[in-house]
Amino acid sequence: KKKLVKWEPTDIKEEMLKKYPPKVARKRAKQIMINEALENETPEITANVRTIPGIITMRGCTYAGCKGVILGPTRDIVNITHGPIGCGFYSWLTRRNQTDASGEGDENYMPYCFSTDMEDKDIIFGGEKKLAAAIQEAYDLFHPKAIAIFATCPVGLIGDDIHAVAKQMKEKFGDCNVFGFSCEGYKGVSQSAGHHIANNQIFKHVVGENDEEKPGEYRINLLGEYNIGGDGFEIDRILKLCGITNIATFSGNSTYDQFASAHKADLNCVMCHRSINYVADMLETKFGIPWIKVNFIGAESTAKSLRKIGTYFGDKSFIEKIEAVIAAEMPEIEAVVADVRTRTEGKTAMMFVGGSRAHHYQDLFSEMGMKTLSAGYEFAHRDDYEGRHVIPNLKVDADSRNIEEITVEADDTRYAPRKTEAELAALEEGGLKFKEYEGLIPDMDKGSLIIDDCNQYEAEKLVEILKPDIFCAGIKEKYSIQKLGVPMKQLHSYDSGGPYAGFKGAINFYKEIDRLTNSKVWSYMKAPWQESPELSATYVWE
Ligand code: CFM
Ligand code: HCA
Repeated sequence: KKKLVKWEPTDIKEEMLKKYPPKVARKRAKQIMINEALENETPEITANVRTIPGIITMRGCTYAGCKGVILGPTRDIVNITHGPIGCGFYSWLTRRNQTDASGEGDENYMPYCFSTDMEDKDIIFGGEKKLAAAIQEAYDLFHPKAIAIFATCPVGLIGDDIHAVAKQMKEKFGDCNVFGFSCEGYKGVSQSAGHHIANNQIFKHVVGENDEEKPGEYRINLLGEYNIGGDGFEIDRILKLCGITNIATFSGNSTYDQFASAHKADLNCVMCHRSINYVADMLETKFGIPWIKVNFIGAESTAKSLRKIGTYFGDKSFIEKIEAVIAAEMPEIEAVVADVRTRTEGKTAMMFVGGSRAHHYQDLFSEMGMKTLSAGYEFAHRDDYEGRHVIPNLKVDADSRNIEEITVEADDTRYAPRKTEAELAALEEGGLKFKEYEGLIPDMDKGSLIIDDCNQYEAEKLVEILKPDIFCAGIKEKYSIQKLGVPMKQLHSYDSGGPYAGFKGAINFYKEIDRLTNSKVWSYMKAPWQESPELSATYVWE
């Protein structure tokens, strides 16, 4: 009913690139992929490269990935932004990660925004003294267990040594762990570099600090779950029903002690591979804890992930308990799906989000009978697209906790095109180790468009051509898409909704998407130029 012209994927790609200068078009062409165009091999996509200046990217910065994403959802660590006030302000509770700390004596600094509020004079004369004073002030006010310091762009540019200040203050206090993160916004091409910096420092300064045994028969850590809209609460509810003890969540609603005790778990379950795979590898190398990939987005995926945990431990009664939990939760899911599918079946979606959700959420949509026409990550790496984790050669020094990545030669041979068993075996013989899991490219339909670091222009072009029934991305995209008359769902903050993880979350999501895609309001949305196309603006030089 909507598509009057049948667009071939190659034509869409061409149309998207047409406006660019030739050099830009050549670069973007490598990040826009028509899935399975190469038949049996996983085609290659360029990812984790610098955004071309001038393009309005959907990405954020390295500071955002470190301070906002990884450390942001920790309750009892005072997180001080060393930088101009804007950096602290814009990362102040905007991610909607929730916390349940309400008990007496239960520390929770998440509602606060701590910043050194650097000004011109600090940039000129240096900000170390101001930083030391801020750390002292936080200590005097709260006496927290730990204080973390985050460097913003100017800090690296003027050379303030946040690590020296942290060390000095830690020694001065004696009862408070103070550590810093060199996560200047420009450090990497996106948030992704910030994840790596955060993971390394948390591992170096906190993990393994508390050696007390933790109770529980089946003890896991949940890595890469940030409790957006309460997702972590729903997952914890399900884990508890199954008799699984969650020692530490990295890092939704987490505490310092959870990180410090993470080495006491028996298994690591990785939810968002992109942001936390480093901690998983380090825990495996140093403490011998293996990791598996899980996904609690989607009812089927939740059941599958629970079964994976069951299989790992292997106890018959445990597996039976997990099956009983799944059996008890599914009827409600099935009833809601049966209802919403009558209205959502055959509808289409697009999603451009971070480094894992553009993949995970496709499961929820397919449970509703909806097809993903186009998707992509803002900052994922090739392994997330291809579903192959390259296990790094890590040398973790048992005493000093220094983590060193021994770079493997012929770095670029590690990734796709998807290799044959024999080729993989040859690479493994050469010292490379792989772990396969579900990936966005192999899971998406042939002919679908996979776009890395999609931008404002391309997003609008895609919507114009393919007219999806729903578009999912972040706050920067929300209003430009809605103005095109297409409902837009934020998959970062969930707008004001959620949880969407686990069983109860799936039900929330089905209902929300049903409401959005079947609302008549969007058909009344017309931009001024659609209402009166004859009115064109002319610039007159006088
Ligand atoms: Fe992982 Fe995330 Fe994501 Fe991410 Fe993010 Fe986020 Fe995201 Mo926004 S850790 S990669 S850096 S799942 S903040 S909770 S929603 S972009 S897809
Ligand atoms: C970040 C955080 C973010 C931003 C979301 C958005 C989040 O990357 O700094 O653009 O709407 O989830 O809050 O990804």
